[in-house]
Amino acid sequence: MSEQHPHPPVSVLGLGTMGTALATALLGAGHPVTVWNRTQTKADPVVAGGAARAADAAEAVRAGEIVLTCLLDHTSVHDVLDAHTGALAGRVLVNVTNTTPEESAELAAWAAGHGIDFLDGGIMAVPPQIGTPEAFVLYSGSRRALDTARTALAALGDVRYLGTDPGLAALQDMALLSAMYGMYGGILHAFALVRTGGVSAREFAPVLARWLGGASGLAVPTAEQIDNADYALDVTSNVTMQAAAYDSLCDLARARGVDPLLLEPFGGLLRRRVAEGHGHEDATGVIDYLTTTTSPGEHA
Ligand code: FVH
Repeated sequence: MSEQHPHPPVSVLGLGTMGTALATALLGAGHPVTVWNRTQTKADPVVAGGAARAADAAEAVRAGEIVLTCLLDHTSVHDVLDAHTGALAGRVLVNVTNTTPEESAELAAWAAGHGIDFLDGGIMAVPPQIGTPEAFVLYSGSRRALDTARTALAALGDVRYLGTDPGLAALQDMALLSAMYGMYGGILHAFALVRTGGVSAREFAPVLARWLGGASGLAVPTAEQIDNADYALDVTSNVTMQAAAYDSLCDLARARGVDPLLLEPFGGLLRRRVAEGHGHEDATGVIDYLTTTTSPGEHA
């Protein structure tokens, strides 16, 4: 491989909505970018923006010191790369396709077996945020791959390296997405509820966003209670009170013809905490009904 260039050439394989945003950001940062997509016409906008079009995946791999894959899923990554291990050997492969930690570990072992320097990534942004201060990307895997690719990766969003275990980025990515979808379910329920009172979504959105911004701060004291294994630590809203209030939320929804199916499971767990003698604690203890894993690193 050549001496490190301040703007090493990057190849982007996969030009869906996200891959297109990544290639565009890399071009904007001054990197020579070569692109390939299964459906070739999707490359047209980035080629018009200055990227080189590869005739096939093999040509794209050969053009990049850093090869960035942004495909649909784990299977599609192997579909695209398996025939090109010879060309990939000695290069840095960064896979930002959404995968499970186990899939990332499999890909890391596959890469190691073929002499490919592998870094796994989890993009915590939507395509329009790429290249803006709002975007951050989690990475794990080869430290050397990170060092080689860091400048290019910085063009996509804040680089957050989690360590050499290749599955770490995927694990935290999926945890963050799980939290987001839980919140999104709550958002849709809230809109459905206010709609029964004639309040439009547009009217309600600013107060909802303000409320959720504040509520996100719950993560920090909740983490303290979990890591101290003390759900009674600094309680400001005990479970007995929360379970009663929560029942009211579900009762109101039913009375208004809104199905509380997204809310009900959590209410059941709050009532169970009270019934089992934890009414004085915070709601954090519900975590014990979700998993038998109690220590970091323990995988049930
Ligand atoms: N878009 C988002 O909001 C999220 C943000 C966080 C990260 N995700 C993950 O990024 C991966 C790509 O997402 P995307 O939004 O670009 O997805 P699509 O626009 O649907 O593009 C999918 C690309 O994958 C290609 N592809 C699929 N299967 C194959 C295959 N077997 N062989 C070769 N290429 C394949 C597809 O090609 P084509 O259909 O255009 O020919 C697209 O390039 C994803 O993991 C998200 O979870 C995005």
